[in-house]
Amino acid sequence: MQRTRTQVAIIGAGPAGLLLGAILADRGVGFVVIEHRSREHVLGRIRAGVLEQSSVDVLESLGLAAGLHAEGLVHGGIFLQHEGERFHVDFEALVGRTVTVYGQQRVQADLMAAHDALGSTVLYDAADVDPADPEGEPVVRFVHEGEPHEVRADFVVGTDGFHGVTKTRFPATLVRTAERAYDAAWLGILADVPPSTDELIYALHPDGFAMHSMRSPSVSRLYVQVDPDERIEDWSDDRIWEALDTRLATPGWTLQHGPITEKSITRMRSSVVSTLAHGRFLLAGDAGHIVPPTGAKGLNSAIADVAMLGAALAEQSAGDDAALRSYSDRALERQWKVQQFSEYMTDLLHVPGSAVPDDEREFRYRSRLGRLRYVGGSRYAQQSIAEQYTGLVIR
Ligand code: RFL
Ligand code: PHB
Repeated sequence: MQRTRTQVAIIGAGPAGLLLGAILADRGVGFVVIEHRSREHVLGRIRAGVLEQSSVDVLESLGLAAGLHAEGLVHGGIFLQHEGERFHVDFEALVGRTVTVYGQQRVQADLMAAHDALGSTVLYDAADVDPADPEGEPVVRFVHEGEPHEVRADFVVGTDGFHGVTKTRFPATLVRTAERAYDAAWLGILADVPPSTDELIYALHPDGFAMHSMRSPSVSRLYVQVDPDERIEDWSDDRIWEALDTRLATPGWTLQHGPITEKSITRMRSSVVSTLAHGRFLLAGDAGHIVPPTGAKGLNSAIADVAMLGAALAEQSAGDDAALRSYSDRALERQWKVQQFSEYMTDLLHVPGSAVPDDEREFRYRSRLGRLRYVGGSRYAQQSIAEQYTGLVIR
């Protein structure tokens, strides 16, 4: 049995866990990171693509922004589209801010490289990860390279994602979950073809939502709305391109096709736990809340949480626990603003699922169209979208 002691035991080495480690290292607070999957698996996950200005600022303040400044694509706005009419929401003109397109895989790789350089303890392939005793002296037990380990810590932080183990250790009587399931899912592809647009396109079409994003000047990322029980096997490459051509069509514009290198379907859900703190256990990122991807907020919320939590843990270690005591309330207050924006963008751009009766489908589609046309003609509405899309302040 290996026994160690540290200030903060972090469970999960996704972007939230590794960024928290980087913040703690910067502030001189000891930590270990315990991850149950392999390093290659964690690095291989293709997920989010857009960093808010606020997230870029956090990475920059830690000296972690060299990669994103070299290769990230700075976007000054997005395009919204309905029935072939496309309009630009100009973030720079409306709120003086931008976003950066830089894949989550790149953020993950940069964070891994930073921890390699620091010589941090990040243990991958940990089995049977078992955090215990939130109200007493926290301990995390697990098996690593065949040997049982026991890490005692002042605090345990669950950055272990939506299906993580840490929140299951909160008493059921204490934690309530607020949730909404959507009758839509996203079929996403990566394709080896230069993007056909210089900024992201979000489109509402009678057949369903579609969007055009990107990863680099030579790789496109595209999505179409499908029913949640749809099977990826039923979507040939030709069928996917046909759906994208139809839903993204505008006069005088052509979508370039190319080889599809990855395709998958992700269901959409909103979910928030009622507290991110219990005793000496804390939650951050997807472990505490998830959003549908339409507002590009999942990764950005994880970054905002750990920016707040890292600072609070550092202050606690220096003798002032006020920020740590208020962490859950502050993070959830910000998160609920992000939740309503993600829900707004999702409702704005998706058609009702096939189970909805025809007359109601028609009403809901027409109403969304009205909302999009209102946004298209209103500087006030666009300014609000710009403010939220580029990121609320983190404090
Ligand atoms: P992560 O990235 O899920 O990392 C959690 C880590 O914890 C590990 N883990 C454990 N480790 C030890 N013991 C256990 N018992 C453990 N249980 C889990 C996991 O292996 C993992 O390494 O959460 P984090 O760090 O909070 O980061 C959040 C973001 O990853 C997430 O919000 C976004 O990627 C959400 N998301 C998307 N967001 C967007 O803004 N745009 C997107 O296009 C987008 N696509 C996605 C997504 C999330 C997806 N998931 C989770 C299903 C696509 C997918 C498929
Ligand atoms: C992506 O590039 O994967 C992406 C971009 C914006 C979103 C969701 C996903 O809202």
